[in-house]
Amino acid sequence: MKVSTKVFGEINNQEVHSYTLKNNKGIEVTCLTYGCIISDIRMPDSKGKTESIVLGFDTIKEYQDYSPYFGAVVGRVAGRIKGGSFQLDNQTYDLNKNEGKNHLHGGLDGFDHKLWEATPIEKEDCSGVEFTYLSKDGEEGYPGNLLVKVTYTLNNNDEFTISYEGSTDQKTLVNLTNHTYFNLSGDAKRTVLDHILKLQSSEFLELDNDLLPTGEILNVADTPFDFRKGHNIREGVESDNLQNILVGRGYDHPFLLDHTKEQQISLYDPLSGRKIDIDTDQPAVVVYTGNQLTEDFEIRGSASQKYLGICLETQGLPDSVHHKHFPSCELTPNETYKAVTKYKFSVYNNV
Ligand code: G6D
Repeated sequence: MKVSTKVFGEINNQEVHSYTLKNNKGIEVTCLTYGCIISDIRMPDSKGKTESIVLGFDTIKEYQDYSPYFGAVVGRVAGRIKGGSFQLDNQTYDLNKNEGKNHLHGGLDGFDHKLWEATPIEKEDCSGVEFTYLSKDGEEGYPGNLLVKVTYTLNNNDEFTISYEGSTDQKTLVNLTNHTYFNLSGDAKRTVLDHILKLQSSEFLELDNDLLPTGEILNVADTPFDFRKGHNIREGVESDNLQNILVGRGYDHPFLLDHTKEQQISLYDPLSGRKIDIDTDQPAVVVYTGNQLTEDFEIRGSASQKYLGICLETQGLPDSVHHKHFPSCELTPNETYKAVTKYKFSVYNNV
């Protein structure tokens, strides 16, 4: 399977390249060397009409001016780190604080802003791109030289897989994710409020007013956070549950995945018939329903608005360095950080 590439734009006089993966069912994924951004995913609907199912732009300037992490790999550490500092082996590390007094999504110039090396992958049964980046010791305040590899592959079974690998020469923190905003309506013609989300998760993290985990793990039962049987996003937007209100009416929460035999994560749009099934080896998924999307820009002709996309950020638990009962995101020199998330695209004729 072939990979096509072209110059997408320039940043600091350096070219940004795009890579497009296509399979034989009409699925197309385009990604950039800037932030490993997934700038587009195109797939047919139940009537065979191929449209974009993610929020993205066609120019670098729009990403720089407007993008709230659209499609980007986020790191060194996804999510918030309280106070923008942490201790490892009695050594205190101070990070760049890019959200008030806290550190968010890898800081001022996180992995989403970096230019990655890219190598296309063309195999019989799949095509892809391998991105690499060396995050130097002290970058954004993190310890250790961290070599990161992110691999995107698409096959003819309509499966798109993201694999992450990291190795360090000093103990550090690593928690990577992809921040794609999905909108299965096609070319963002509707919000995601009537998308059906199904999650095999019986617990989620309580957030405080700064959207940091309090450390409390709450049960989803009898709340709008119970997606085990699937329900629309609108339920959490219209709910009077304080956790839904706190995040700007909707969801912005880490859900602990139960890792049962059931399909872990599914997103379905009844009107278009498009569906994504997601499987991951990560302990959690942050569900963010675009509550903070502003209305001051357009996305390929669609006016930006709240709830125009939903992020399903598979990852470790946010701020785990300050919560010892959360799975750790520490990485030592004799370990390799590994994470895999697979997205399976399908279409249902909802006759
Ligand atoms: C807001 O709280 C949300 C984050 O979860 C999201 O990743 C970001 O916007 C883009 O800060």
